[in-house]
Amino acid sequence: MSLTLHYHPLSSFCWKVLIALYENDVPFTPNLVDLTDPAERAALLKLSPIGRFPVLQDHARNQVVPESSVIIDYLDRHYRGRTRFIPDDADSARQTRLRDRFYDLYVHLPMQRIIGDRLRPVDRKDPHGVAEARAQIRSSYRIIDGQMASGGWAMGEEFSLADCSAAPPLFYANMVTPFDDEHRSLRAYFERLKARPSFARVMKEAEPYFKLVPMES
Ligand SMILES: N[C@@H](CCC(=O)N[C@@H](CS)C(=O)NCC(=O)O)C(=O)O
Repeated sequence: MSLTLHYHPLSSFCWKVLIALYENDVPFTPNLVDLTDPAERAALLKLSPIGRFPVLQDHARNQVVPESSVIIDYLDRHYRGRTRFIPDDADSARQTRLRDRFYDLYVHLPMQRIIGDRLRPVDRKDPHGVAEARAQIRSSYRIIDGQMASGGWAMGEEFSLADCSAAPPLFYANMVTPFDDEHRSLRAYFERLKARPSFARVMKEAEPYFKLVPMES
């Protein structure tokens, strides 16, 4: 098989890429990386010096592709299927990439900060950083609620890169900073995401690992 995805089934940035792969039934070999295992960490670092997953390896094209958004862009070019992730039209492509940045920077990273803090030793917690992250997530929820008022997907009628970016951090963010009741459009959008077969499959496959997610601060 041409593609190997180096990943972990609980990693939200890996979910983003898994959604894209499942959308188009792209065949790939999953390689679950245990970063606590020095040999597996070293192997990942050899592929990508930042040492984070996801990393996609394309053996047929002799390419190593890190970074979830870049991987999805790569799949859209070289393993194209019925779901197009980035539109051909330049302005629509820019808007889609902007929405992808919004979800990564203003939902995903603050969510990671809150969950990361739960894994810190008790004497190394960062309550101020966590409060800032929560405030950012709440402000992002308000923005998303407005964006999604007319229903549909993040960029309108077509499922895109922006939806791959939205689903994983909304799942985890809702666990650590629950959606407000009045954010009806955000809630409805998240329900549509959960019902999308690609994301439903990702969540189902992650279920056996959920016990590893730190539920308390
Ligand atoms: N900007 C990267 C972020 C990747 C990332 O943060 N991955 C996390 C898992 S969700 C990771 O590898 N964490 C392991 C570590 O930091 O040691 C992307 O979009 O792929």
